[in-house]
Amino acid sequence: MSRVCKMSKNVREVFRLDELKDDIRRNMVALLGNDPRSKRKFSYYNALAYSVRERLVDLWMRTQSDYYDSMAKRVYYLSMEFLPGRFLMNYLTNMGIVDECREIVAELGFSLEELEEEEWDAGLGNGGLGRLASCYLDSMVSQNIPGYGYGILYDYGIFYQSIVNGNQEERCDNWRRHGCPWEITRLDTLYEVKFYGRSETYYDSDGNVRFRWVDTENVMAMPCDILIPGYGCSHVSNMRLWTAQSSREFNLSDFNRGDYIGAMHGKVMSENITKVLYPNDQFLQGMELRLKQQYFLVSATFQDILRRYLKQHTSLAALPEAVAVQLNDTHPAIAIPELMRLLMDVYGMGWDVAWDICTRTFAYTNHTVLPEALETWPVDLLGRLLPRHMQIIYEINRRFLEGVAATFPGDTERLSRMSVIQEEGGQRVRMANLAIVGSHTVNGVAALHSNILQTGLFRDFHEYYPRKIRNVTNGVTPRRWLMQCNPALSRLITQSIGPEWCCNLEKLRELVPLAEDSAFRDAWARAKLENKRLLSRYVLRKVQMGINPNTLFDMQFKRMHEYKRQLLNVMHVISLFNRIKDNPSADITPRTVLFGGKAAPGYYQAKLIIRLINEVARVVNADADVAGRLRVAFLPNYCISQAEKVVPAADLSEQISTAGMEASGTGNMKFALNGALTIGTLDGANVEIMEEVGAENIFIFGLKAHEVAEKRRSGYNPREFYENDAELRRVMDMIGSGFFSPDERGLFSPVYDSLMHHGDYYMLMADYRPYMEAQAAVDALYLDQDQWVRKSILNAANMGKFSSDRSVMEYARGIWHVEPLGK
Ligand code: Z15
Repeated sequence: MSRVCKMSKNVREVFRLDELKDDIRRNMVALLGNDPRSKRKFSYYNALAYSVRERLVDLWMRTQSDYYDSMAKRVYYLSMEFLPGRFLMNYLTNMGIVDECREIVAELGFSLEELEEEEWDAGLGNGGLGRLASCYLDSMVSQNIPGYGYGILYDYGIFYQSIVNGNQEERCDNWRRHGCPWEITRLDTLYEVKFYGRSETYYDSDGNVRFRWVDTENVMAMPCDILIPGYGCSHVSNMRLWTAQSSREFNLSDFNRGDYIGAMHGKVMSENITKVLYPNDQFLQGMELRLKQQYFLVSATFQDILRRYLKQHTSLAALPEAVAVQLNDTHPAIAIPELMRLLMDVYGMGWDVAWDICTRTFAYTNHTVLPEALETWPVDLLGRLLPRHMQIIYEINRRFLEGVAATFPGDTERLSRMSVIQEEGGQRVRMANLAIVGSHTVNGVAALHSNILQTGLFRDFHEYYPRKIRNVTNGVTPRRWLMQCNPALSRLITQSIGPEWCCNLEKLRELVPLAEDSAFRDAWARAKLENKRLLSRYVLRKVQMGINPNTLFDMQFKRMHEYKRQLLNVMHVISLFNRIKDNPSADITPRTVLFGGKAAPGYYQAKLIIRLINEVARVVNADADVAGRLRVAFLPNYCISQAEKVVPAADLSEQISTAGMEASGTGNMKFALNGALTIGTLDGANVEIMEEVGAENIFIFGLKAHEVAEKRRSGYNPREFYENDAELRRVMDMIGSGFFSPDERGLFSPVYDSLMHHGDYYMLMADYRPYMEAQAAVDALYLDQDQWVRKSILNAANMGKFSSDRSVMEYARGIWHVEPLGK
């Protein structure tokens, strides 16, 4: 341990930086088979990456043997998604060798930035849930909590988005086409994963009835590790991603019969399991292949967990003292019946002992209350793919409902609400109910969201298990989301308050008094302007549009979803356009409104809103009266590496979801941490951001969560707002009548209709006027740059709570019951 800690003292020696240049040249030849005199950026990026990685392997092995020797309890973070983005700068940042590396790379004739741009993002996730998992891995290893990420190595990550004639087009993201220098493939480790077949009863030698799963189709899982360096390289962990390989005996009989192609077909099909990430964010499609992916992750992971555990233990009875498993949403919840199956059918335990071990091992994080995102699987599908698990689920449910019935005699409605099996509309397994019953702790991801779980979605469970449902507010890692993405601001902060903030974000509070120092405010404003200039260059390159860094940069970057209300933002833009047209000489605050985000390929309404943004942009940006006052752009292919350019350059962060719908949000934290002011509803973690930064330093507007709920109950009438607000009426009529789509007048009717005729479920009409007023307050404040910068500083200064280091420590102490090693 102490040996490892000392490593960070002298990075030059520890990481043999004097040899780095030679190593890069050596790797050019030995690993890449390239001539070192070649000037190909991609080759040099790879050679650098391998040279950096090899410096960590040794530390990684030492960290792992520390964990082994101390018999520390391990945390397994199971997630169908990780969204790490690029690795190079993260490795260099956490190793503390960015500046040294920049020099060495310069001597080779490159800038570090140009090599950085050669890397493809690892886009193995859709959005917030996957990115949260990656932030948590960074925080776990940086704080010396023995943890691992377990997930799937998709051949194709989240699709590449391009915009063609204003519409989203999807292209496949073949991110490893040219190899990935970060992955360490374990060709010699293979686990067998079973599917289909049937559950068979037999009698063991003591005459007890037992079960075995037979006649299965098998696929092999091969692990691929990606190292996760802790900050200061205190420790190095890894995420282990599984890839599907056909099993060797796959359809041996077909081979023997001479049906070579038939046998190969089965082989290819089995390897499809890890081919592609499902691109739906918060929407269940219910495809068999997706359920296969989930079980594939779970089965391979548990074989690995038990193998590691049994190296140091003789009995599985102490599993919960040595292993904590966190389920990132219900996606890996099939782990609960899987562990039951392993303990009973493979290791011979009885139900009660197995169930006790199970429920002391698992904890479940809920990330949404949207009904369309809650996973339910048809019993016939689950029972065909995983027949033994289906049996176990029925038995879990039978015993569970027996307990509920004893506590609430005669309350059959409650029983049917709480049942793991949904009966109406064909039997389905409710994965959230299964996850709650099978876990010792369930958590929401922001205070408001956890409250909604307790009093709304999971109310019955909260009454039955009064301490099970709790809150852990999300966080983001300050390493990637300030230090790495915003060098200008990081430098200023470190100069002013020292470097400790990046491991103790609460230290940022020391910036509060500096908000009153005009020289500091100037320096703060200069850093922001520098970032805005960099982004302007990027925008010019990407969409051939010049934007003015001296205008207010108003940003909404997130997945496209109706509940996130990008449309409300567009309605504000159209209103500004109208005001300028009505009064071309009016004195208005010049704005650049930027959007980015992917729509699920099958989500018609979200795609139509992308089109609307682009058509509004076309009209606005071409108008001579508007020039210099309002610009609008949609940046294609929002991803982690783009976020790292966008977030530091924002003045205004749009967090405007319908109250009660955004579980937490984490973009809200990243933007505020980088000095953006937030305009937002009292939703998700916005509530806590307001508490931290002070109501006077944030623009809060609109209905509150309980008001949204009341309005839904009492009958909400969107037309009332249309009739009573002329400015709103004009906006709606322009959208509905084809003002922005002259060649196709009805193009945006579905947008108009959803608000005017289909009930405006997300209540944009009700929040329009309050939003306009909040935006007017934004405009006014921006004209007073001194005040604006003061508030910008106070926002960043008060973001300490939203470090993922704090979140992870809450999980560690309150849920996993692990302590940082060596403390
Ligand atoms: C996802 O990204 C989130 C929730 C989900 O249920 C799924 Cl399937 C994907 C997001 C929430 O929408 C967001 O509010 C939250 O900050 C994030 O998870 C991380 O908890």
